Formats: sequence, C-alpha cells, structure tokens
Amino acid sequence: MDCIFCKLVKGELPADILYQDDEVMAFRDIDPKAPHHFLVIPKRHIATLNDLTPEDAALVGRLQVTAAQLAKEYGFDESGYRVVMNCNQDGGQTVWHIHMHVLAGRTLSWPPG
Ligand code: IU
Repeated sequence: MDCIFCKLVKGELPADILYQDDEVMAFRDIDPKAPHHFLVIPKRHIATLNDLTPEDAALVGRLQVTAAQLAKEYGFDESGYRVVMNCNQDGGQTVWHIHMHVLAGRTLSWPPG
C-alpha cells in the first residue's frame, strides 16, 4: 500500500514525532498553518472517516485524548486550539489516512474557508 502516513508510522520516511504508543502517533505537520500544527493519526491504515466502524470508537477517542494531552504539554490548552478532521474532496482531505489536525498559537477564524 502506497500510503505516506503508513510510511511515517513504519519509520520509512522521517517525521517530527511528538508522541507515539501502540496505536497512535502525533507529528508536526510539514506545512504548518498555525504556530502549532500537528497531526494525530491511528497507526493502522484507515483511509477516511467513512471507513470507521463502531469498533473504532475507542481508537478515535484516543486521537482526541492525545490531542488534549499534547495541548497541555505544549501549553496552549488554556489559550485554546482547534481540532479538525477533513473528509474527502469537499472536506479538504489530501492524504487518505485519517488524521486529526491540531492547530494553535494564534486566533483562528471561523467559519473555515
Ligand atoms: P488534509 O486534511 O488531508 O488536507 O491534511 C493533510 C496534511 O498532511 C496537510 O496539512 C499536509 O501538510 C500534511 N502532510 C504532512 O505533514 N506530511 C506529509 O508528508 C504530507 C502531508 I504528503
């Protein structure tokens, strides 16, 4: 399978990894859209949010908990941050391995474009 995020998980490509455990990995986005911008992904390949099953509920929860823990660790939990998961073309998805964007360090506008 030719998935770039699977290659990051396997260590076949370099990544600025902030956290990892048996199921989850967080790394800095290579094209940051805010002073803090990192991605939290499941290590297992899941192409889009549409591919989630009820059995994945705990895994998706772990992505969110990881994001919240990193927000505390990097000190922007109080000032605030945004988590975003894009799905398919109209949602702005460009990498087909689900990922939670975590953006912080500036005031983020709403609604998104
Ligand atoms: P999107 O929601 O699928 O559009 O987000 C993909 C993100 O993955 C995007 O912000 C890219 O900058 C980021 N990214 C990365 O961090 N490392 C990579 O090797 C590739 C994309 I390709």
